[in-house]
Amino acid sequence: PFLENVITHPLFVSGQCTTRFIDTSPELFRFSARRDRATRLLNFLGEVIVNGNPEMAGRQHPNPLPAQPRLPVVTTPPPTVKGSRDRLQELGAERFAQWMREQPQVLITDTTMRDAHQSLFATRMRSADMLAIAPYYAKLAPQLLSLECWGGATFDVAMRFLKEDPWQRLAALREAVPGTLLQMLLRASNAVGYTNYPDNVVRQFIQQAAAGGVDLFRVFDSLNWVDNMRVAMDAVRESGALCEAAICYTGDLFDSSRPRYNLRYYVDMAKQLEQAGAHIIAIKDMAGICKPRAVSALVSALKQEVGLPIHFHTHDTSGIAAASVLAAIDAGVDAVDAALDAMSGLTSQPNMGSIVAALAGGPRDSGLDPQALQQLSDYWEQVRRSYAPFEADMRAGTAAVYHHEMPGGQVTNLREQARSLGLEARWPEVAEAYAQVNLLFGDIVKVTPTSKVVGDMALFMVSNGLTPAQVADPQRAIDFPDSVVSLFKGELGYPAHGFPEALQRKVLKGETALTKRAGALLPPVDLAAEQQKLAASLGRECTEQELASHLMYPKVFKDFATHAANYGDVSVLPTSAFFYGLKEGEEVCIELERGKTLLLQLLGRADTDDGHVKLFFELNGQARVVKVAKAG
Ligand code: 3PY
Ligand code: ZN
Repeated sequence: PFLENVITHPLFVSGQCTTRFIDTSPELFRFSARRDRATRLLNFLGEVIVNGNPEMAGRQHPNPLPAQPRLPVVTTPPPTVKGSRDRLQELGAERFAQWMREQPQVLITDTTMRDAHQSLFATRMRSADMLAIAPYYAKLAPQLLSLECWGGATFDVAMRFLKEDPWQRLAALREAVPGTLLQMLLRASNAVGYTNYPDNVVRQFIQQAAAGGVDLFRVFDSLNWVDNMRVAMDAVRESGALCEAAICYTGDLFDSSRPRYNLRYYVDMAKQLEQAGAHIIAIKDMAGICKPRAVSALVSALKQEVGLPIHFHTHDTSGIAAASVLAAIDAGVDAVDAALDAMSGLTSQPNMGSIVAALAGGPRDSGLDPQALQQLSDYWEQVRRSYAPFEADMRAGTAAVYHHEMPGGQVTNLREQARSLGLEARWPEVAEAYAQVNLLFGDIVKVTPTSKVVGDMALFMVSNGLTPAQVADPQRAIDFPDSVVSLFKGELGYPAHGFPEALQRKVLKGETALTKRAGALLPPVDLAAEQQKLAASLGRECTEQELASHLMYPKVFKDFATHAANYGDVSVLPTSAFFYGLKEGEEVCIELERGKTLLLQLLGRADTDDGHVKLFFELNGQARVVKVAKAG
């Protein structure tokens, strides 16, 4: 900042400074906090402009670069409906759930800010794009049941790749849409991570999430093991939030060759969840394989045998998921998930505008205004263009999903992993191996984190040219991936029918498997001591939210905290500038906080002899120069 003050000082700029310039200009030593923030952001932008955002390595920039998305113009007053959050606050969780069952409309959750971008472009959507539109949700779609906007992979990706604080995103959304429920996806004892955490870590996380703005927690276990869900469900209930417990759908209700996952299995599980204190039951069809006939039978049975509202979640990977949504609605489901049109289809959720249109005027009309939804979708369509480099090259729905059963959120990720191993062209083999691994593992539920284990093993088989018979052969030594060993040790829990014993023996190589829930065996973390240690390593006080981030992802959080200390809060940058930098002459507006805006223009650049690039900016009318070392 000192150097900045010197080179932008009027005397220096005009070339009139003398040797006494520094001694006689005390203002050179005044660095305002705002200026410091601006300097750090300029340093970040300088890096992106000269060396590229590391996230973009190996990806094509969109050409032309997308323009800043235009926001809706709202000319009509907001409809006078009671927002779902206002209703929850008035009724409390139990009576809210009862209201869901009693009212005739179908209630709709918008997944655009979580599952849709997780499934379409590897969870890369930045907070800035969500926060710009968030207040319009309150004006245009107050009838929505909830906005799914947090959890799943968003937590990890926000810090790891987007260099943003997920808690800050949650708080800002909470403020922008005060009347609508905010919903998160919680992996029960795996919270928002890929491993079982000690029970008190899971509890601490949920307390912070509820206090931070989450009103509805969708809790699932990646093996449908209810015992693994109880700690999380109890903590959600204690927080006063809605506890939506999920049954993960797998297999095919009407395939008699796979009788394990039959109607009884799901109804029994839902009853256990009801007993465990669920307010709502979700049918979580994470792969999008619950066919219309199956969901119809499932919803009817659940409505008859369980006294709770039912919420259906699916993915459109097959291309016909809307048929399942409509079948579920006909069978009496209380709520469904959908994504706004421009963010729907393929591995994402089915299309909200079209579902709303299909129901319009009928007995289960959603009450949502099609034109208002269109305005929101028009915004998302523009936003989506900025993320084109992260989209999978998938053009159409495919019935192959009924065979491999990959979750929508995993398809893009596994394709990406395959690409990094040079297996991109062999994708059909990876998909086939995925199906084979499922059967080798005893036909299990595949959803984060078990889906990742199955994916790891599928890639391992394809890269090593292994057949299922060779994997199963007790005579053939195999060095299984760590995640597979952990699964067979029971570290993620157990499926109802256990793991195939012979393969388990082979994978564990004499090690013993856990006989109890991993969370119960893991010693509790001394939270106060851990918070102190974290503060010492950060060299400053830290919040309970930061403690939670650290407990979930110690390394990712540390790197994020270092990035934030160096560059400040980069979430305020427009998305195009964050990923693609600025072109010469380009101007952007950066809102540091409400009412404090920076107007920034890149005027030019010059290479230096010592391997650096000098960037010349104009920042709120003042010249600023940033010198960046060229990488590599
Ligand atoms: C997640 O846990 O991230 C999921 O989306 C599971 O479907
Ligand atoms: Zn999903």
